[in-house]
Amino acid sequence: MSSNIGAEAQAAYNKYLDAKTIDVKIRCLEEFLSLVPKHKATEKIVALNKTRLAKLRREQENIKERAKAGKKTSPFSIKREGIQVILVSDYHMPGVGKTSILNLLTGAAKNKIGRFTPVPEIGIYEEQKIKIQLVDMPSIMIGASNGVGNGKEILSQIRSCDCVVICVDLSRNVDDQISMIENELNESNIRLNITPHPILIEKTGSNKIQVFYLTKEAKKIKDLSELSEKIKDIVYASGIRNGTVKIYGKVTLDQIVDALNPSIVYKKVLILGTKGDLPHTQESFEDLKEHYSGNYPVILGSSAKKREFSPEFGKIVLDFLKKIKVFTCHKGVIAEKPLILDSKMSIRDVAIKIHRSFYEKFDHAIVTREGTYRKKCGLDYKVEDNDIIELFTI
Ligand SMILES: Nc1nc2c(ncn2[C@@H]2O[C@H](COP(=O)(O)OP(=O)(O)OP(=O)(O)O)[C@@H](O)[C@H]2O)c(=O)[nH]1
Ligand SMILES: [Mg+2]
Repeated sequence: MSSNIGAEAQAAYNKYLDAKTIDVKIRCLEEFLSLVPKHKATEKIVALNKTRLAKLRREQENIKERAKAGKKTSPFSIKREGIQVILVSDYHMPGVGKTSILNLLTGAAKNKIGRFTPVPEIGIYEEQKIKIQLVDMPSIMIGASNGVGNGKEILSQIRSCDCVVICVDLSRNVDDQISMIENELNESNIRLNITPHPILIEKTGSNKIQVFYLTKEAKKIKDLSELSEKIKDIVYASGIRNGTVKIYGKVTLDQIVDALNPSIVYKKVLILGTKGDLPHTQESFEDLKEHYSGNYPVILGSSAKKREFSPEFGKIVLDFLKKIKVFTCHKGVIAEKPLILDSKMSIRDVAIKIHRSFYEKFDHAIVTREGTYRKKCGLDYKVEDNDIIELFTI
């Protein structure tokens, strides 16, 4: 470097050459440029280092932008509200009609019908004070379970929802559509309409794997000792050396494999036939019900074009999910919005759900049930659909 720049500027420049990060390089170059005397002999070196500085600042800006973009929440991570119901379908042109259904029920996504939906569209559907968050997911492509077409993001949302609606276009081959979706969900460890298997596997301190059959039904299984040996081998292969396997009903070895896999989730799924206004869709709908009602207890038909859709959708979903709605009451005023609970829940669950302090300071509850008198109840009292509940604390 030129000897015209002075010792201080030279030191700053040396620091710049040694700097490891963009931020430090920028600081050193700024210092250098402020120290270097500006005259003809240093003209070139100043210009050269101004260019370097500008380039470094651009790089710094890009890094900041990228960091910001990384922090942006993905459109696939959805904030839950009410009961979350996800509409899925296979990928096809034209689409199955999910966005049309979302729009029919919620008015959301009006201008998005007939165009591929690349990210989830969300609407809130309310019926009889039941709030359902409807999510219109991008359609599922073959290979979604391996990540094709944002498959990982779509399937990870499905894992956490309350209910899945498989939408099938009744004017196309229904079996192809359902088997593709079943396959991709199954590959992603999402089990459809199966109650969790009657198996409990726990690690213990004892130095062996023991299998117990704990119900009459479980004890009736043929060749119990042979089955136990197979179960022990499977459990051992999973890495568990000491543990108990408790069986509460009929089981298959596949179910033992599932019970050992913590990433398996069980989802309630219903089927919705779409485009019921097109020719031959009525026959197709009847076939659908005949062949699939064993695995899918709820199969509905619809036509977004004719604005036909079950007026009881909210109640159907609630019944299917075995949920009930109760209303809290304070000094005789009944809350507008219901509390959604799992059926068989008690006053204890209501108190905890409202606020833990209601549980900790609980004295008694007054429950008003349709067709019965008002009743004073304790924490264990089982609540029912449409109960009106007033909690009293000490
Ligand atoms: N005849 C008839 N056509 C419908 C009905 N519902 C939707 N369509 C048409 O089907 C096409 C696709 O509808 P969309 O609602 O965009 O389908 P989608 O499932 O959201 O499609 P993707 O986002 O691409 O997966 C559009 O041209 C709609 O007008 C219906 O009930 N009857
Ligand atoms: Mg769509």
